[in-house]
Amino acid sequence: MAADPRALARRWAVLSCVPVLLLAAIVACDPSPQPRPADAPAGAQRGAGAPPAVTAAPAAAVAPDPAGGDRGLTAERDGYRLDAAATELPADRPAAYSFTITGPDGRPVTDFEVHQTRKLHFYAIRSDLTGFQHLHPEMAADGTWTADLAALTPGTWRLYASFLPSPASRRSTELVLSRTVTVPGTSTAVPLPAPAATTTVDGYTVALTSEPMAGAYRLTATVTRDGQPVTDLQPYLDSYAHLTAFHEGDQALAHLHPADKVAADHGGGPVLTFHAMLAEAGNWRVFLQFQTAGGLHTAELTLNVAA
Ligand SMILES: [Cu+2]
Repeated sequence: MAADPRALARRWAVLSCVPVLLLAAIVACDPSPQPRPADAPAGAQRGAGAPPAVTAAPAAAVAPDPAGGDRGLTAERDGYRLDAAATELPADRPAAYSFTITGPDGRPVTDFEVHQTRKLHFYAIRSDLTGFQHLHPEMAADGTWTADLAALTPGTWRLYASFLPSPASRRSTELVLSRTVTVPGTSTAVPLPAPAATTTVDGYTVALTSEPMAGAYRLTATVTRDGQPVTDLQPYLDSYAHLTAFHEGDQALAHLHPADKVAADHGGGPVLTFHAMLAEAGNWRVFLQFQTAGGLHTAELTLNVAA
């Protein structure tokens, strides 16, 4: 069974506090359960009529790290650092981005735990939340990773590495570190699409509903095709779907946990459930990836988290 979401949220809150406790003598962080968002009027997000947008009450706040370390916005956290020589990448053609993860001992880390079938997950997004890429770079013996990015459009991009250091690190949650790169040329910002409850990709319709839980959201996606439920989703990264979300404005990366277990005897769908740590109000661009008949599909839509 899936872990109790409240326990997960509490564990996350406790983990978020560790650096604070190490650095400060005062207790700046209270891991006790916050007021549950369920205390807010449950029907508030539905309102009158049939709103097209998916809107929800705010998740209980876990005091965010002002520097953004808990939201994947720093290059260094808890002694681990994302190092890369490149601060600029070429426009409109594939580019290789090389980097290392340096550990607390100052040396490149070569020992990673596999999570969601990979040692490291890599994401790229432009500052306007377009151009999403999700890659699995290769690591050389010396700890140098190379991510083969598809062509990037001009603008500022944020590149994220998500990983779990070796068991010796005793971490139970993945670290997300990031850096930005500039892609030269004339950049045209694409306005963020309005929040929507459904989207279509490759003939598949994905409907997303969100429900606040303590410190988190339960996101439910339903996949249909020609009005019929889809039940032949194939495992992708140890799940029937992979969900990544980026916050409008600061490009914070959400912590997302698929709640569905892959079954050996049948395909996945039509309903997929995720536990999402959407700690900030505002708009999130959500990327839901799923696989059918060997092909990968990426559905994207905007989710509004009410203040
Ligand atoms: Cu991945």
